[in-house]
Amino acid sequence: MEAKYLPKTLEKKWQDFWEKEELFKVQEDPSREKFYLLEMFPYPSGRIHMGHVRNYSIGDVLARFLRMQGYNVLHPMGWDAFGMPAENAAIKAGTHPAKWTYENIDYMRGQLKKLGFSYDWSREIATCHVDYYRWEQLFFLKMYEQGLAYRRSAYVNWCETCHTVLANEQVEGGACWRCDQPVIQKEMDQWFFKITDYVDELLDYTHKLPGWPERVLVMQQNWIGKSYGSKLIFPLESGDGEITVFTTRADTLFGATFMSIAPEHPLVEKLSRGTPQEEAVRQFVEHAKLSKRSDRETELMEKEGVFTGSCCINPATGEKMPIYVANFVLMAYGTGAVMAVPAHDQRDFEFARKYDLPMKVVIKPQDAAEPPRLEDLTAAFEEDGVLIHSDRFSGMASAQAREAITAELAEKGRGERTVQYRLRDWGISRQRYWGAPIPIIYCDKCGAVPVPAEDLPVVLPTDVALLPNGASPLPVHEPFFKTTCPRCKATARRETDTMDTFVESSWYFARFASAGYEDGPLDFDRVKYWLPVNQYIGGIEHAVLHLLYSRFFTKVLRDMGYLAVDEPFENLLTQGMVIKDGSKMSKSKGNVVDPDEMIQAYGADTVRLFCLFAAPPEKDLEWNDQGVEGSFRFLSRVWRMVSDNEETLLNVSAYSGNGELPKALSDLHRKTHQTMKKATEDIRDRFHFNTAIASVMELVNQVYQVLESPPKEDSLWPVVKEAAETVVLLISPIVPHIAEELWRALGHTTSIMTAPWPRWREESLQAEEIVIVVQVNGKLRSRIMASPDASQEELKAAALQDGRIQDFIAGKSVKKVIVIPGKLINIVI
Ligand code: ANZ
Ligand code: ZN
Repeated sequence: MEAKYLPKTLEKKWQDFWEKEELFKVQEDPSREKFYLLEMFPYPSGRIHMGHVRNYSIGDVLARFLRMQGYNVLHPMGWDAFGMPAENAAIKAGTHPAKWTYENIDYMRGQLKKLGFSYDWSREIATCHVDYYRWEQLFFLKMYEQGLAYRRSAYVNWCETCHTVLANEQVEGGACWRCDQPVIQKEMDQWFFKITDYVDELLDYTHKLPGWPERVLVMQQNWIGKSYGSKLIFPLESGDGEITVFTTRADTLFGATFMSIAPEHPLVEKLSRGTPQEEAVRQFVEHAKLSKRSDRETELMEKEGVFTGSCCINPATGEKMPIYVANFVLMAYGTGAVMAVPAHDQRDFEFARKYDLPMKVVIKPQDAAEPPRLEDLTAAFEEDGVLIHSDRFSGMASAQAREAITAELAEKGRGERTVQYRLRDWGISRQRYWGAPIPIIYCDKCGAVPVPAEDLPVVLPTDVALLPNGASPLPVHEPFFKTTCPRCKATARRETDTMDTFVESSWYFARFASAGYEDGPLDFDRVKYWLPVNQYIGGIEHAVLHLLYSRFFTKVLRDMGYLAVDEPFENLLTQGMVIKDGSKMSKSKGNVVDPDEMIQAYGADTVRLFCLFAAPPEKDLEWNDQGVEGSFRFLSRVWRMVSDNEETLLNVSAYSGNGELPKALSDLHRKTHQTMKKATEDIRDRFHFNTAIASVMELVNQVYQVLESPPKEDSLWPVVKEAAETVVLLISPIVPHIAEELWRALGHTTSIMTAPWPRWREESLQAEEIVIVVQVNGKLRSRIMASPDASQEELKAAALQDGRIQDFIAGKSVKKVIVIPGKLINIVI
């Protein structure tokens, strides 16, 4: 072998070898325990970035480690290939989204191969390929049949520049996440998936996923946002109608002094019509509808409103309550109307102060004798407490009063206990070109008609010219939209919206398990063997939507009979960011380190090693050039450990644990086994690759130490070989190319990937025990056995527990214990 570590040629050599031998390819094998390891698949943006390298390096270590542990490991990779950047890039560069996407995929696949990731490429998926999205169209039809896909008009966040609907999280500070232009509200017909049908199960299972990070579960729980409360009905003063509110605080009913309703509330017009407020209301509503929904949800927004000109009646007190239109009331939550209790709700408090509306304190703190005086109030008292000024409910505790007050109104048909969720149905319509067409046809006579399953797929046409303004070309591309009604055969029009790309990523993990299957979306038995994903790895930015949608889809597909699991991902690891100079690597910050350049300079193994050594996976990783250098130096050192002694090592067998050893060698042997244990446990139990690597570094140091002044013993080289082989095996999942090369140099003829993971021997972990003398007041009283490395504390404890010593010190107080490690303990009484 070369005396010097030269990664370039050797990495390519082993990548070609692995590919030729199909070492990453797997098949279902019921006789073996499976492990499905998955990293979130990338969007083919053009190039792999360091965030990907990190994510996929973590996954690859586990895949390789688990294979060596004997698991049948499924480790696939693919492309989340639909989406807007392709269109924008295509418009800018005058190319086609398909061409752009497939070229990017080719390039990025090459990058991933250069990093030596052990993917079963025979299962590769590109979601923009009709062989993938055709099945999604089939799911849509089935969901439509079951009422799980439906169409309704809805307000959407609309970006005029990008010509598209935006999800809430694509609206950042009221502006479009891509082009930074203000987002407006627009009413449109949209397709929805009825995720709310599964809301209880989705919530329940957040308590049954012990392998997920707690913070992700909490984020999902908050997103689902289950609230227990009441619906209460307030009659209008006019006697002509009523307003229903949703409240979690029915106990504060006696303090409700006015009413706030959403600008979109259906009663707004009726309440203001013919009153002096009519024009003011019209203007306010106009303005509020334009302002962004995301802003309206934040606490920071200035609370504004306008009197409608009408009142309703508080059903508990009989008092008149003016009805306001208020910008902070959302039509999409509860009933779009809020009974305002300014003394006990901060928003209402601010609103009442601003518009000079009455307040009434009706809750006092549990332990307060007197309620606060109105004049002294500087903020609402929002906690539960005891009711006051609430008629016969006064003196009751809040929790009890919520039930009692609701029950009383219920008797008059004016109230009921109810549950409310923050989670809304999933709007999947996108007015974009580069997505999966929604398989629906609109006929003037028959309305919305689903495309018959046998007519699938609805192929996204590729012979379209993109429009320079970024709008979808589908609505003006006649060969696509012009069709005939499947029912009456009249001329009809296709749906030209495409599906949210989150639909594709909601089931790709299942498709990986039945790659190539053509008779349906999923091959039941194969999917049953592989699912659930045992370990999923990806960014925290997907904590809510992608993971929630995937969970929802899994349940839907289960209920359709395609799957046999309730949840898709058993364990979830969310890795931290890659940062440089204190901020996340990004083009706009100009602090991007290009993986290609790093591979070119140091080799893939060094890049992988650095990514895993610099931080544990869940923490942020600070990029650092010296750290990369250091990783390269370590690999060079490992290389020389073998290459400097190539002949000798090749011609001995590794020490098997039998036969006496001199101290230096028994220390090395012990260190070898301790390192096996430490590295295995760090990788397996904690994914702490950094500490695993650190322990291997120590072992390498110890080998060098022994070789500096080698004992003249026959056992020298066998023990060194045992250590060297252990080093190579333990680092092989992390730096597979160099490991493969060194493994061969050590005399092995098959791939290190097929070698079993090293197993430590318990009896090799402990040093042989030595005798320690125990004295009491300077007189020899006993002897104990202890490890030569035992600490002072351990020795002291062992001495005090010794049976004979206990007899001597029984009933006396121990004044002092003097420990001379390796020799003697003296107890002074
Ligand atoms: C009266 C009240 C008195 C309230 C009080 C709170 C405190 P969660 O817990 O998030 O479900 N609310 C109801 N619908 C709303 C809407 N569409 N837009 C804005 N706010 C709305 O919150 C429920 C509470 O949020 C409800 O309880 C209601 O205010 C408000 F001392 O009713 B509460
Ligand atoms: Zn028709």
